[in-house]
Amino acid sequence: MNNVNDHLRTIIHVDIDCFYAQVEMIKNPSLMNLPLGIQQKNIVVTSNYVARQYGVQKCMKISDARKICSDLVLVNGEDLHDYRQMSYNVTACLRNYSDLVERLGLDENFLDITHLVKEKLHSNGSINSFGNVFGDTSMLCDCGCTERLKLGSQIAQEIRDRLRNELGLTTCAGIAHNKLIAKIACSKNKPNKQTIVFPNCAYELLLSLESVANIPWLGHVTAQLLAQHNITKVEELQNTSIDLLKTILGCDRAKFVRDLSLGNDLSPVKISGKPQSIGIEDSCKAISIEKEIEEKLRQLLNRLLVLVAEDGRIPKTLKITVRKYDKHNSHLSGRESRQCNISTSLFNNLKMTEVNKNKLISIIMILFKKIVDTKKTFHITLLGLSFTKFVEKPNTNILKKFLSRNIEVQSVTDFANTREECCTPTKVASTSYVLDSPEFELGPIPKRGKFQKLGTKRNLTNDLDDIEAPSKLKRYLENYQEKFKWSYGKTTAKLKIGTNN
Ligand code: TTP
Ligand code: MG
Repeated sequence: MNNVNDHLRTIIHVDIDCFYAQVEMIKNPSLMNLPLGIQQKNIVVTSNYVARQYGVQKCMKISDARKICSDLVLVNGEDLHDYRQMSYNVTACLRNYSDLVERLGLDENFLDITHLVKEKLHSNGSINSFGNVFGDTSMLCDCGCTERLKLGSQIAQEIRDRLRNELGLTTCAGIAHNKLIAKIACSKNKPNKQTIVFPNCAYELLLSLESVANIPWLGHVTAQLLAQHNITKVEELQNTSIDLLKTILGCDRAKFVRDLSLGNDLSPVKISGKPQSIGIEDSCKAISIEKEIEEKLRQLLNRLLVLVAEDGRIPKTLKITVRKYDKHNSHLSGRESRQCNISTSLFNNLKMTEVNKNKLISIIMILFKKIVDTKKTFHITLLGLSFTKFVEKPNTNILKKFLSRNIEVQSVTDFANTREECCTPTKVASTSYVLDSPEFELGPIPKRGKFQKLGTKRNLTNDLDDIEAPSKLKRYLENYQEKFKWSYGKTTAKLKIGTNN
């Protein structure tokens, strides 16, 4: 556990306090001192800390929350636009301290500040730590990690002050030598606090968790498998022989889980790029009429197009997910997905036309009918749509300026204006958290399903994939991109910064 080579990094984990609730309180400061719950469907997805004093917890039913807090103010949190925007602003702010910033969901970020600490260490005399210190610190390591982490805690404080001053947000932070320990440390003192954990206290930190299910990244299924073998406490997991773990979990997973249980984590902070997939889904009471399905999918598509417009890239693949309910065989009520390529020319107009929306809907309905035989009785309890495989969107304003001046283009404002033209946000039926969450957006591109393996995909793709005829604009871009590669490349980079991705 105490290999000093593993102590070399300084990692900060930042978690925004009661995130959605804070965004709503910033938008409407009169909510600040009231018990506030953020509602999605019949659930309080989060609550501010005033409401938490009454016992209102995340994921509580609205009816239960009202019982324990009759004054609870509820704000609908089904439109994620403002939360997403604030989330990107936070990440952009953190990038002032390190290039190595990894987003985890909308309200968590890891920063690797090893380099910054190294730079600052020389110019510092004695170093004091900031915030809480976890565990028994009577025997600290003398490899240099103690000073580095103390300095890291000063930087964490500076970052949190900046987030408070610039964005109005309170946050928690964990400071440690790896991501796992930093993440657990962050949850130790809340809200608006930070906690430092020195490597020698990592083991103790893991033991402080209530159960193995609380170990980050261990996963629900693994926790269940371990529970079947009466391994529920972290201590029990630490004491289980690796051979038994291999029998329960398989070789690779066993090693991974063992490392987690000991607080070992060498995984790097990965720079977060744009999501590989943008999707939303909605669970519903059983729908059995094709027209209603189409209507529901149209609502989802409208909402999804807003998200895609915000993202600024053009998708190349469309996927539909469906959950069928079979009352005779409830075990068959799983999800099924189909996907196909779509023509990027559908999106070349910055404003998505009704015609193109209708085209997309007809593609979606073809995919739907690949999963559901609409001539027979069906009951659909969940519908989801997602786009994957993106290309960057050409920007006419940038291009015009670029062509006329032949200079590097300052395009951020232009881009923002164009974005507003793209789509008017439409309120639609709420989307469930799991897939509407950034985890889903960041998730891997789905593998081919069994039907696709049987050849369906090929035919379908051929049927649906409009001819990829490059528009005039695209041709201009391709020519000029080639000719002024450096300049255009820089513009693209600027756009990314402009959208905070
Ligand atoms: P969390 O970080 O779990 O919670 P939080 O930031 O609201 O509160 P804390 O102070 O304990 O960190 O989740 C981040 C946001 O994600 C949260 O504000 C609302 C949203 N969310 C959902 O939409 N559904 C859920 O089931 C949960 C748990 C969170
Ligand atoms: Mg949070």
